[in-house]
Amino acid sequence: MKTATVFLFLAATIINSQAIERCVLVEALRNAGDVSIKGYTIADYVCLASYASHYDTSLNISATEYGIFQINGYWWCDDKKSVARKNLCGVLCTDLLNHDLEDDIKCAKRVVQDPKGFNAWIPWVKYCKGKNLDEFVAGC
Ligand SMILES: [Ca+2]
Repeated sequence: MKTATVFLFLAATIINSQAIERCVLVEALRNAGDVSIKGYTIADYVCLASYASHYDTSLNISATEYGIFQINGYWWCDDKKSVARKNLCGVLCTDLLNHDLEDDIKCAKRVVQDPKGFNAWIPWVKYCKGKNLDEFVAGC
């Protein structure tokens, strides 16, 4: 019983903190100009962030995927190590690991402009594609 109570408390805390971060992201996306490239919506970005990073702006999986949207360092930003880095977003990868979401959103929009759109992100394909994503912007 005691363990269950602690678990519920932790679960509630995690869900609560995600909710705060989620609306911060929604607000940043609303302030980032038109994100409706190819008919995608703010909810697509938020769903991606939810499943790719759990809204963790500092996440750097395998030192190759950066930030809240898990943007790939080989193609999109300058990671200072890839031999043939492309840096198509014209940004330092480390700048995709801070709390300033403006450059992250700008870079994500650049990724979406490519032919694959959001299909570039496996978590989006797996968990967001074709789903009702209203819950990701609800209450914000
Ligand atoms: Ca940033």
